[in-house]
Amino acid sequence: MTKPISLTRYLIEQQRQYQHIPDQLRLLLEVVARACKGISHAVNKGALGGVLGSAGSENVQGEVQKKLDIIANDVLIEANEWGGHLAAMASEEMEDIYTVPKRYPQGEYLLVFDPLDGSSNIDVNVSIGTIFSVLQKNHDHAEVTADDFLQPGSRQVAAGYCVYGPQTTLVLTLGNGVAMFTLDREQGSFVLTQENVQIPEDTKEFAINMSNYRHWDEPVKRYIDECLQGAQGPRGKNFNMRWIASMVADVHRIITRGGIFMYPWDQREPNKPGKLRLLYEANPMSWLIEQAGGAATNGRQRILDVQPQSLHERVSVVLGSRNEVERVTRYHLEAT
Ligand code: AHM
Ligand code: MG
Repeated sequence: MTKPISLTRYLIEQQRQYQHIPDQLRLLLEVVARACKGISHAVNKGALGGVLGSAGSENVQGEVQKKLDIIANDVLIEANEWGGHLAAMASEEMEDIYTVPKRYPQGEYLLVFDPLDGSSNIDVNVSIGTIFSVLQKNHDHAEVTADDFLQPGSRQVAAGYCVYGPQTTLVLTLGNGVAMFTLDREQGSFVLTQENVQIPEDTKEFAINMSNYRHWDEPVKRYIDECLQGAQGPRGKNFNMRWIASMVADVHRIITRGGIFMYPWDQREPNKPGKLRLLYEANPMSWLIEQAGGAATNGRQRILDVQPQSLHERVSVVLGSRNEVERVTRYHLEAT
C-alpha cells in the first residue's frame, strides 16, 4: 500500500515536483476537499440531519432540487468565496455564474461543479458525489463573465470528484496522473490511498441505462447487442452490466476496475446532445479517465476537444477502458 500521507502533504510534494502548481491552486484544492468533508458529514446524517427529500424548487434544467443539492451548493460557495483564490464559480444548481463578492480579493481561477451528483439516489441511501473542474480566468478583461468558463476540457488545470459511499473518497488529477484519497474520519483528513491509478484497456463490464434502449442510435444498439450475445457472439466473451445512476459512483468503479460508461444521445430529446453536462460532469470525468489511461468521447470526438457554447451545455458521453471506447467511437464513425 502507498505510504499514508495527507492530501496537504501530497499537494505540497506535487508543487515541489511540478513547477506549474501555484499556491493559489493548492489552496483551492484544499478548500474544495474541506467542503467535500462538510458535504460528506451532511450526507452521512441523512434523515437525522433533516437533509433528505425535495427542496420544493427547480434548477435551471427544470429538475426538482433536493435539499442536499442546495446544501452542497451552499457549502461549496461559502467555503470558496473568501480565500482569494477564485474569480468566479458556476454550478449545476445556479443559472448564472457566481462572481466572488467585491469584499473579498479576486483570484485567477474559476471553479465549476456539480455539487451533488446522482440526486435520485440521495433518499435511497446509495452512493452520490461531488464533481469539480478548475479553469483559469481569461486575463484579457478584468470583469469575469460566463464566457470565461467556455473553455474546452483540455484547458482544465485540475479536476476531481468526491464519492460519498461506504467510504468517502476524493479522486484528483492535476495533469500528472490520478490519485485517490480516503477520508479518515478519526483524523478528519483525506489520506492518500492510491497513486498512478490505471484503468485496464479491456473490459467485460458495461454501464448504461438499458431502459432507454429503444431510444438509442444504431451504433449504440449495435455495441450493446454484441455485448449481450456474450461468448457466442462477435465479442467472444460474456459481459456483465452495472448501472448505479450516479455518474460519480459508476466512474469510480471504472477507475477502480475498468469498464465502459455511456450516457448517449437519444430520441427522447432529439435537440439535446445528451443528458450529462459538459462543463461540470463530462469534462472533469473525461480528464480523470484519460489521466488514468482510459478514453472519453461523445461518440465521434474526444470530449476534451469540444468547444463549449454555453454554461449548462449537454453532451453525449462514452468513457472508460480505452479499447471499448474506441470500438463504440468507431461504430459511430462508420455509421456516418
Ligand atoms: P444529476 O446531476 O441531476 O444527479 O443527474 C446526473 C445523473 C448521473 O449521475 C447519472 O449517470 C445519470 O444522471 C442517471 O440518469 P438516469 O436516471 O436517466 O439513469
Ligand atoms: Mg450530475
